[in-house]
Amino acid sequence: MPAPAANKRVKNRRISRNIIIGSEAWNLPPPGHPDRPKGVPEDHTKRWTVYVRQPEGDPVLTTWLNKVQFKIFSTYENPLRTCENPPFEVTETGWGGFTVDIRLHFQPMSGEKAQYRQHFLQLEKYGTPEQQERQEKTGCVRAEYLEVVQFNEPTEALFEALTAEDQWDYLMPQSAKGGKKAAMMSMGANGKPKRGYPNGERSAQLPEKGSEDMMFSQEHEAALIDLLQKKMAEVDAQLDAEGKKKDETEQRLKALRDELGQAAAQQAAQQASGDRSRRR
Ligand code: SLL
Repeated sequence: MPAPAANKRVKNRRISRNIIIGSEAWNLPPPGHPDRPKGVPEDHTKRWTVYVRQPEGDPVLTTWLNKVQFKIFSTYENPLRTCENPPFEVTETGWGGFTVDIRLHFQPMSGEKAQYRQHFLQLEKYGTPEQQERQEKTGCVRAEYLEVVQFNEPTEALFEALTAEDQWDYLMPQSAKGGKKAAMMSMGANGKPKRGYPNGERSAQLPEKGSEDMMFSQEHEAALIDLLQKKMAEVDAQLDAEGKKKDETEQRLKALRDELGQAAAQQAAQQASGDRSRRR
């Protein structure tokens, strides 16, 4: 079989990946404070980080993402910051928020042009009173959103990479990952991962534990399931909270409507009595 090509596209296929774009800002100790880092300009009140991250448990980001550039405010030294490898982030100090231009550069085999995103560097507290209280207490303001990157009709090479099993390897405990040797040993003559047990026995069942030359295991599977269940519980809790908020809003809306209805009725009554008095 020929190697997957970087110039041929896979028709009628689209693959998406999620990324988290966000920032965190922390209060700096005031000038003169012993804990204030040295060399920070007097008027800087915050330390912040702006980042592009992979959602927990997602396939590894660098399969498709080659480098990230952050264009920060023009008064900073070297405002176009380039991260060739993870972590894709920039940390600085400052006093004010601004919009960061983010350029996502894809792996060359993808044949994709760079894509642009923006993120407002939020330094001040925001959101509901509860959120603001938490931000006040922890001294940290975080602003994040989930962004989708779509590959329409990816090149064969990108398609192969985005559908490969090894994209989740980073989730495995270090001991189960093995080194290059283990990777070589688990490879068949065709260069693809060997199936079945290391002793050559064929089975559809995963072994209980990972080993030097067996990357996937029931233990690994259980860890993944556990992670997914935790995330599902989080989503359920969020749904509950959102449901409660919706009920509250609806109640408020009803109260406002009632109030409005009463006011309108009163106005109509006044108008009618006015009309009557004018007619007399
Ligand atoms: C704007 N929000 O968009 C304003 C300006 C710039 C903030 C924000 C220090 C920069 C430096 C800093 O925090 N600047 O030290 O170079 O116009």
